Amino acid sequence: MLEVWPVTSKEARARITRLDVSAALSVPGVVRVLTAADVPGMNDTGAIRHDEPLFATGEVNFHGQMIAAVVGVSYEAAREGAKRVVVEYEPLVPILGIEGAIAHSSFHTQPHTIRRGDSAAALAEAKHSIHGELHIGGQEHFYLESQAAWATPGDDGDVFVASSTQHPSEVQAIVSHVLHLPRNRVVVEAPRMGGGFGGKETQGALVSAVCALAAMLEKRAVRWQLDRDLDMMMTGKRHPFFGRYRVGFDADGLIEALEVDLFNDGGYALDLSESILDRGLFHLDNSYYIPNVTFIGRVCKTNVVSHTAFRGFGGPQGMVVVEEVLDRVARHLGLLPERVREQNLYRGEGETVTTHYGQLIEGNRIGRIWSELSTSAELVARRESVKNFNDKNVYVKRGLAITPVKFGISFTASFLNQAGALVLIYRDGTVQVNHGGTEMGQGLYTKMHGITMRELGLPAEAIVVMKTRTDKVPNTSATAASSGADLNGAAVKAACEVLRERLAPVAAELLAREGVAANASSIVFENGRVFSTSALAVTIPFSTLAEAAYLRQVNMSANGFYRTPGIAYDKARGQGKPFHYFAFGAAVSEVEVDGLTGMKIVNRVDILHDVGDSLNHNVDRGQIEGAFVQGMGWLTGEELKWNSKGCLLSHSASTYQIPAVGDAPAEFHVQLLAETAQYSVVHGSKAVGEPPLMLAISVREALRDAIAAFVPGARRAPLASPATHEAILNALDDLRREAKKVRAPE
Ligand code: MTE
Ligand code: QUE
Ligand code: MOS
Repeated sequence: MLEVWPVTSKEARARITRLDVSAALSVPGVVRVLTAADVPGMNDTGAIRHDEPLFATGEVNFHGQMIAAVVGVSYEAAREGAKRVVVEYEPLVPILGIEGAIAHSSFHTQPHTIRRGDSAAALAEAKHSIHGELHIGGQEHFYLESQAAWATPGDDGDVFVASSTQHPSEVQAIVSHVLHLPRNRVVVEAPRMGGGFGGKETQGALVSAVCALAAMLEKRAVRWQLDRDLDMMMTGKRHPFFGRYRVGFDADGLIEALEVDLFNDGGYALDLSESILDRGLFHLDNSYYIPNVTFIGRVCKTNVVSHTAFRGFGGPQGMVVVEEVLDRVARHLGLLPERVREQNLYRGEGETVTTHYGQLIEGNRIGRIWSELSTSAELVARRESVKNFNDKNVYVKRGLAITPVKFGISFTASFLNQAGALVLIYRDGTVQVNHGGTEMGQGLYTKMHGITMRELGLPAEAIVVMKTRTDKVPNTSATAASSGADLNGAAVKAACEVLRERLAPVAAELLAREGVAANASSIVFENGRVFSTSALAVTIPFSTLAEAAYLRQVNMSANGFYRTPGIAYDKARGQGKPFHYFAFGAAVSEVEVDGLTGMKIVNRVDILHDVGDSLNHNVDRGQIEGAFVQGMGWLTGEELKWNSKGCLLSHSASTYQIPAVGDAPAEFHVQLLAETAQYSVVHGSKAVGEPPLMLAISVREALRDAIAAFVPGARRAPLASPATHEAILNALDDLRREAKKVRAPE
């Protein structure tokens, strides 16, 4: 296979005044240098708005943007060639940071507003009100397998692409645009990924498109896997957010009004930033009933890489804002944060369990989770022991916090909530399952395997889940929004139901030969055999049934399709039912902070999480533990740094610190909520991929609790996000300085 190395922009914003690739072509082993001039179709990889040039022309808009790609017989040759490509720029002043974008009125979108009640009047009337603002840092996905693809020309002018993508249908669409081919000439296969976390929803398109283009032009197979530094510089991350809030509340900490202006940093192109901001606005309530709200959101346009989906999709950032608000309310009143949080939870019926966008929270489990977890985590007793510890220790303090999660399940762009499957039964009774979802370590294939086992009554070894391909199931949605198992599982189930219906009459006929009078509707598929409920002792192997069905000319493949019923959101009115249902959970975290160094450890975490009737306990437990630690990394350790010229400084494992096993909670108790079948989801299950990430907000709030313990009586405890050791030390400095100021007049 030929290999690729890119030529990337060394400026955040500039006009390209000269591009000369000739020197690269004389490097031994260099085969070709691709630029925009080589693109037969559209020079674009943008997912929604076509604002992402595959190869920059005229202007570059972020440091790391691709201008050309060198194709060689080895990646060393291609890399050597890339060094020889001459690019000259006329630099322009870049727009950097959310506040920079606001100052320049640089936005990708119009504001999106969600309102309930009259927040201005309620704020004016409230006994107490406070306001503030916070920045929330982004996050690098750091999937262990970096972005990768390979492509090969097929017969008759078509192309095959294997892509490390969560969204094979979109890679297919983009390759078809770039090559100017209809979609039926592009086949994309998505083998299991070494992690995606949202970073391969749209960002896989670039490497796939380059491989496909080079393969078609050179009539040879081409592969490209980004090295870690290139991956971190060239592909989008979790969005940094900025929120300004005003909150009104009574003497008990009951919130009466909340206004939030929410901004995210979309980077140079739109990508999914609008839907990500929407999800931020939808989750500004987290699990709390707030009678009067005005939430306004807008996507900023800046000269950094275009930010993208990351586990939680803006929901986590929205929740961090409201959890900060609740902590401020509690400390302002001198109340325990857990009491103030509990008071404000969605409870009761009607209005008080209806979200700000007008969706009734059916099956609200947050109250039950809160009380069961408070008991199992011994919250009250541990609040006492934390206080005792802090009374005795001067340099080290402990902090404790409980935070809830309510996360809406469904793509908020309602049309995306659909999935297809294709199930094949062979004459020997073995089965292949195809569906539109991709495997990235979240256990989707295991779950689809399990659903097929249950639906066809077969042992695991009779079933193979195939690699996801666009020629098996068309027009798929990204495996995203935590709904991969819900949507594809329902489609697989539907296909199996069709097959069972076709096989049952054959089974009845075979059983009749054994002397069992059975009608088709009494046939049961179980343990690799079929039998009638009218005579349990007489059973026929599934393989015998398959062979008999074949001989009777029965169609042994079926497709299944599912669309989520009853969801719709009217963005202009800011009202509707965007979510099929909500996933719930809560976490109690206890941390220890060293006041001299700002260093911290997480001593103990207790989680109670609602996955409905789990499709697979071990997979779901793994998702909860993994999401929690990934969320902790985002909130407490991982820090993206750009310099003043818009160049990402933290672009490798030596400068960007993801959590290691030693950072995981020393004591980690994860419980799945019992007896919680979810109505109208496949096998009573609930989505699990993203929601538990937000349980990690309890670590941020526990750190704040520990920080506050260093300065008794402090009426606020500011803390930057991420709460790195440095940020904790800064927070302690701020608090101590403030405390001195207050005491000064005495
Ligand atoms: N778990 C692992 N191990 N690796 C991943 O890349 N992605 C997460 C989550 N869990 C991810 C993961 C994200 S962002 C989503 S949306 C869901 O898995 C997607 O899969 P699902 O819908 O099948 O749960
Ligand atoms: C959660 C998600 C996604 C989402 C909305 C969510 C997501 C995604 C899109 C999206 C939106 C508009 C489009 C499109 C995709 O919305 O992953 O192609 O036109 O891709 O609430 O995870
Ligand atoms: Mo997940 S961020 O919806 O891929």
